[in-house]
Amino acid sequence: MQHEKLTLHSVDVRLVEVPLKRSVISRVGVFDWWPVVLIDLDTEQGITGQSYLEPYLKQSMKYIKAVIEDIAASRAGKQISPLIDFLDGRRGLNLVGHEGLSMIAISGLDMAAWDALSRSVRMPLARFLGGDIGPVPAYNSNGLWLSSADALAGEATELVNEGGFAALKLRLGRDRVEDDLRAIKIVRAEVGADIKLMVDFNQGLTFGDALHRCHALDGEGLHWFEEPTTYTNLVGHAQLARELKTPIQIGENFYGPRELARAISAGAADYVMPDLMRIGGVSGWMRSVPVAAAAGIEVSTHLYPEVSAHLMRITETAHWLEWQDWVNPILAEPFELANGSIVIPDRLGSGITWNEDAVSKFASDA
Ligand code: SMN
Ligand code: MG
Repeated sequence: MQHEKLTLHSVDVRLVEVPLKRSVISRVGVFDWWPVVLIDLDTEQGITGQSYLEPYLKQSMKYIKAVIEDIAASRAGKQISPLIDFLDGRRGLNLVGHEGLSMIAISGLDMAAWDALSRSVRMPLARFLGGDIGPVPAYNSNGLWLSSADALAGEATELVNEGGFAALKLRLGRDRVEDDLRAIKIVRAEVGADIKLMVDFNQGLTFGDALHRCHALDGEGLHWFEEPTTYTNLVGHAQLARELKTPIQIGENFYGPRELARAISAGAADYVMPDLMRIGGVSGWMRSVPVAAAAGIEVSTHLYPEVSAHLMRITETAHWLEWQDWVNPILAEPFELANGSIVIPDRLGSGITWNEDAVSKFASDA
């Protein structure tokens, strides 16, 4: 081992906006550019850990940056112990609440800390965590947005071919159920019966509409219904989970292990998909997903395909990795895909390094 321990020196936080190949058109918003917060965590031992956050809203980035810098200043000179730092960080939010930008900042620092630690022992993150690197089955989430149903024709085949995918995600929640149904039929006709189709409503329906719509689409052989209604409505999602044969998927809005536990005990989820930015980074993931595994619930990922891929290798009930290539333009060596799986590269840490030219080019004025 190179170092007995790592201590935090400082952080460098940069803000970028990356152009999207296909515009994101969903019930959470329309995006042509994708805001990304880049974190370089420098240690006193000379090792740097890297991570990024995708906070959706450009305007939020400067606040997240300020919180990350504040927390890092309070930890300067201290040993990096992410599992403990996560608990301390969350305790620090007891008075103001665990949801929102502060937890997002904690998550970003946590991912950079795990990257630094695994680099310091010269291992890929998955191996450092006691697992191994290898392929992780993924679905392609890069397209099939809420465009007109006709505009979807052709896109599904393109998406399958981007990595030999066996599963795709389609966004739903159009004004009329007939238009959602049409979108499903068009995609299904194009890709055939063997490709799994998950659908995401992005919380776009009122509970009553969700009841109608999910029942109306329940016979379409969909792989899951994701977030039909507001993420806080556990009672409503539990009713949907009881009544429908299509599994209910929620979890990208869980801010920590206890929220995941609460959703599972409410019966609100047949599947869960924590998002590293909200669940608490690598530490939050490690403290959350055993709860799902113990309940026999399969776990998928949300965004952050690189770090998530490492974590899926140690997740007992690993299900699907969500593949997006939106951050690829600013990565020096984007992860590759083969046979519908993401391939974890044999590199140190999480395997993320910046393409500095692209980072300068896409610097945000936020
Ligand atoms: C999503 C992610 C990012 C932008 C829009 C929608 C979605 C998902 O909730 O699960 O991919
Ligand atoms: Mg979603």
